[in-house]
Amino acid sequence: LPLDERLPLYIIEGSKQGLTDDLDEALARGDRPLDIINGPLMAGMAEVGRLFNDNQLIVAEVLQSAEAMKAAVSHLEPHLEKTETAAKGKLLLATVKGDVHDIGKNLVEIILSNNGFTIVNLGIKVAPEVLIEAARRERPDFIGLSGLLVKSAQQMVVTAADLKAAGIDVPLMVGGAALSRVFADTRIAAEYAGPVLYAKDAMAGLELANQLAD
Ligand code: B1M
Repeated sequence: LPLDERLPLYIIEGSKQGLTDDLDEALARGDRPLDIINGPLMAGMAEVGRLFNDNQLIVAEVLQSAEAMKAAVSHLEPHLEKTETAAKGKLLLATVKGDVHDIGKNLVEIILSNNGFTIVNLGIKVAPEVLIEAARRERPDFIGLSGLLVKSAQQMVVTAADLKAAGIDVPLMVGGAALSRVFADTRIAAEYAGPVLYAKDAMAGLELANQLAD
């Protein structure tokens, strides 16, 4: 198979055998690391989601795919473009309560930290009270919430309301597959005291973060 067809297959099949060699081959021919992630690797993940939805994959297999994706991203990470600027700001980052999906969140961390932001990554299933405590301790310039489940969108509304009740109003960046711009701008923003910014993907998140830093 040609390289462009092999790359998504690693993710779909959840296999790491030969993965790094093929990533190196893609880099060597001039593919940009972020384009490899957003192109063939994300295409593989989309197919995993489709197969899982169709009951053609079980959770254990999806977990293997997630492991392959993580291995690919960490192999590409040293090759991602970096800016050597002084700290532009601090982001407190979390996957919301009830949600374990963290590949997208961790991609946001990698891309923003490579571009001058300090990231405090609280991990997955982060309850509002944990986020509030961390916000008081870390004094972030903005807070980022990720969530992939449909119920996570609702959890973001609850989290926004809890943050507001705690007197926190730094910009809130939200992202994840179950979310839409309209939902962020209406439902989440309605419960929050500060600005709510919707990021479609990690690069959009970086652009928003840069705008905040300016
Ligand atoms: Co799950 N899962 N999963 N899963 N999983 C989805 C999300 C699902 C759509 C699959 C499907 O049915 N088609 C579905 C959700 C259905 C729904 O609610 N509508 C689903 C389900 C149902 C579940 C379980 C309930 C399955 C079960 O147990 N029966 C369970 C949930 C457990 C829980 O959370 N409580 C579950 C578990 C898992 C695994 C653990 C096996 C694994 C996650 C491993 C891990 O993350 N460590 C997993 C995976 C891998 C997926 C799919 C296949 C891929 C997700 C992914 O990593 N994508 C996913 C289907 C799909 O998305 N096609 C699916 C790659 C990643 C880079 O993209 O996270 O979207 P993404 O991030 C993007 C953007 O969204 C954005 O930037 C990134 C790209 O640049 N972004 C942000 C994300 N966060 C952001 C934050 C920002 C800015 C941008 O600022 C703060």
